[in-house]
Amino acid sequence: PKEIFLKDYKLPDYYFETVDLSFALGEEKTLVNSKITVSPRVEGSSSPLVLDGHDLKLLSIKINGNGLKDAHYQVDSRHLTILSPPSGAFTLEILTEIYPHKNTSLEGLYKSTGNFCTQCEAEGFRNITFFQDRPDIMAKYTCRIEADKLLYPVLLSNGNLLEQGELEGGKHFALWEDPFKKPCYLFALVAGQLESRDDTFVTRSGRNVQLRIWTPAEDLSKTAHAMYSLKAAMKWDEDVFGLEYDLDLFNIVAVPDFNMGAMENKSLNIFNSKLVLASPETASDADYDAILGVIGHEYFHNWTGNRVTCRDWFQLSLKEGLTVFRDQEFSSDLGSRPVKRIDDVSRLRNYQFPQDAGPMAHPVRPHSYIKMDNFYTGVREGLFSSFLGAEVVRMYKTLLGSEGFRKGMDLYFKRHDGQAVTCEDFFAAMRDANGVDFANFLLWYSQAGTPIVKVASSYNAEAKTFSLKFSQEVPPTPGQPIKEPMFIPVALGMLNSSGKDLPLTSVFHDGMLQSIASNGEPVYSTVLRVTKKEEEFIFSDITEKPVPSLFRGYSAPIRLEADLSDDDLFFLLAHDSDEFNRWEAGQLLARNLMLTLVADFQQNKPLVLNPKFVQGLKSILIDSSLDKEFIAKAITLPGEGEIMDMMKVADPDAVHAVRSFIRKQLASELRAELLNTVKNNRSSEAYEFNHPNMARRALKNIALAYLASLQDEESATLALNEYKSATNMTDQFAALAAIAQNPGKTREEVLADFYNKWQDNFLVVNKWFALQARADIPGNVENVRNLLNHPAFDLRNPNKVYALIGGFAGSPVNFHAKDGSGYKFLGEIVVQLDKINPQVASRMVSAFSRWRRYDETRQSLAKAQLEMIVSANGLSENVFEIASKSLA
Ligand code: BAL
Ligand code: ZN
Repeated sequence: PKEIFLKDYKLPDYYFETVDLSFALGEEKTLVNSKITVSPRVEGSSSPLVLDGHDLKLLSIKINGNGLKDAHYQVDSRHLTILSPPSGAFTLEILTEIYPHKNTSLEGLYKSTGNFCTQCEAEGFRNITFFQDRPDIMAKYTCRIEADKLLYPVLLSNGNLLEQGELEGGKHFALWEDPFKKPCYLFALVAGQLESRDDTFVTRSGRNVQLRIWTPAEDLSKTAHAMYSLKAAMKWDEDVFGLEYDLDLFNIVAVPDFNMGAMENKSLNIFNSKLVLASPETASDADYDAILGVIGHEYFHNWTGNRVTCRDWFQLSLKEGLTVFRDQEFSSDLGSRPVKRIDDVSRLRNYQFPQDAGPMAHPVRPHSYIKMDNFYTGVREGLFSSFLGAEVVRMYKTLLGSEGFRKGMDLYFKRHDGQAVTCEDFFAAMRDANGVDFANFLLWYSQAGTPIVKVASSYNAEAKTFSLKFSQEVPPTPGQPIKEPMFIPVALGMLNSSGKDLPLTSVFHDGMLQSIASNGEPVYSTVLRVTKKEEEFIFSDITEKPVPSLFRGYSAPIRLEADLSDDDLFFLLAHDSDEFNRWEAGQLLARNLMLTLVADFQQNKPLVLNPKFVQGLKSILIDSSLDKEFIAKAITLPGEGEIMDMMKVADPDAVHAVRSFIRKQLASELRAELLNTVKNNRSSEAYEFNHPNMARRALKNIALAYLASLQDEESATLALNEYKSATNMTDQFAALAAIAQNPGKTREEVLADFYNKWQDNFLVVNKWFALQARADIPGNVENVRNLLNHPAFDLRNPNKVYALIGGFAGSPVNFHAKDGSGYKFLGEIVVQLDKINPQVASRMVSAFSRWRRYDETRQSLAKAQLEMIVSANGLSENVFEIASKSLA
């Protein structure tokens, strides 16, 4: 397989001005005619025109209306080369034949439960027709679709519907025109038996936009929340960024078979059904939240991605990082900002940081790739996005403030609307709009690895100064042994002895005393710019020894090692005005505690829980002034993956034993409070999607999960009653999960009952698969193997694979079973799956990528599976890239 390098980027030799596509959709084959107006970049040049095309059957080529003779082109399984095109502009017409019903990779044009749909990002358009499949080829498209009218009554593509009509033989057609230039990865086509929920949105300049969400008729009732989310997103983008929708129609289609979470095709977003369909009975609060965020995300791409797109795929974060940031802000504004931040940072720690410390580590803008699909950081099973890229965008905002950031965004659109640009262009817009010197900020795009920032503090009571000494180090990553210091924004405050923020007036830095007051008034939180390997900041007028609250709101994606004592952390947990840092202090305490107990466990010492920790969590649990969802987050222990990540040699058994011990111990000591929490947070009211209700459910359900870990009669009865009396999926599934923690008859009965209830709803059945897949009950490998043969399971459906196989690969205990049975299971599945769907297979194989973190026995077992995979016949580039880099 060929590696592609950023440094090799060259402007295309030819541009495409217009693209007229015509599809004749059929059961056995589909004909695709593409008529392109081509112009050379340099007038008079007639270098060969190389088009991408993957396993296409070429039927004919015409240039300026004349058939091209065999001697004038070459075609193989990857390319079509026109050897000597005319000099000057010309039209190119290509007819190909494709077979969507056989397309199990779900890239290009394929069938999902009888309907046709497309997925072209990143490089799927080349599976449809020969094309310069690269994002800097932006053209205006028309698309004519012809199909059987009974089988495919609805025919959709990008833009506006120009014409539709009947044809002979029971067929009909539709002609669509997209007035905006776009790269081919934003092309979309849908044809099938679908119905729509319709609504309208009037933009702030008075444009009436038709909104349609398409699904099979039986699912239409589950699209109300998606429509609510779309309208909220359209309004939010106008209010916050001044960005208005630019066409008269916006379509969303939900399909059950989709590799990603969703896709932002111009005016025709295609979604994985699980991110559209929701009803209180079938979807949990987490699903409702995800739908809001992803509907927003894809809508926001209309400006950040579609109107301004990427020059090449190395710039992916230009649109993904920015759009993830925008969807995070949207969800924060509509829900709880601290809770959203906690969720986002947890995700970063659990998925992104481990990747950045492993063989697949790469900068926000990678230097090279074999298969671009592998560089969409896959999280939330099937939603591909750039979470570190979003942190980089967030740092611009932290440094520039809301107004400065908005100025930068305005300039970015003013300069680049209709263009395919780079991360430097975004940087330059932020810099120029604000007239600031960002020094080495661009290193965030080019250096891989999570910076480690150490902070040492000291107080001088006589001088009333408080010093913070920062030192930073970016660990070596593959291909990057030596790193430069990064530009790190540090948002901070200081707590006095009664837990209040101290006023900050000035700071001595770089030989200068700088005022940090605002209009002469002291501030209570400020942002330092740490740019050197070692650097000191001395605050003046600090009247008492403070406890510093560092990196408020997690102002930079770093690992912090500060000289804070446990007492300082307990103090921050109790008092910090920054809620994120309150949570963070609790997590740091829990991490330290867990690592100490892991060492005890490994040395066969008895495990004892620090009573101060129990007391600290208790005071949070019973504090009625706190947001309930914040409490739920604050009493949740760090995940096992996060703790393993901090160990020299990851020990899944020890970490699991310790986490279970602490959970059980907390449940036992806080039993009365937890019982009260369950009792006081029940509600008989109808389900509502709003923060207070969701927070109440979150808190009740975490308390229930703690109690179930006690494995006693009373808790078992309580969980069973909660299961039976639940009136929504959030509560029902939480009770099921609580029960399913403990092996035994009740577990089996309730799992069977749940399946019987929901067997006709594939999205709910996936929850049931995922719950069993990630269970830590002993010997679960065999259960999961059996579930592969369950009638509801299908290896061709990505959601089912993400639920069952992905769920299993994320379970620390059984995937890492010491006898290698978990590794063997995954290895076999990856090889099988790769033949069906390489994108999904490569996401599964990633679970092996950190095999070197484990003990020697596990290392050799996992390595053997990777070697087996790499040597498999006909392996895809997707899986090859991950498996071979993991072995390197
Ligand atoms: N562009 C791929 C799907 C998404 O992240 O929006
Ligand atoms: Zn995106």
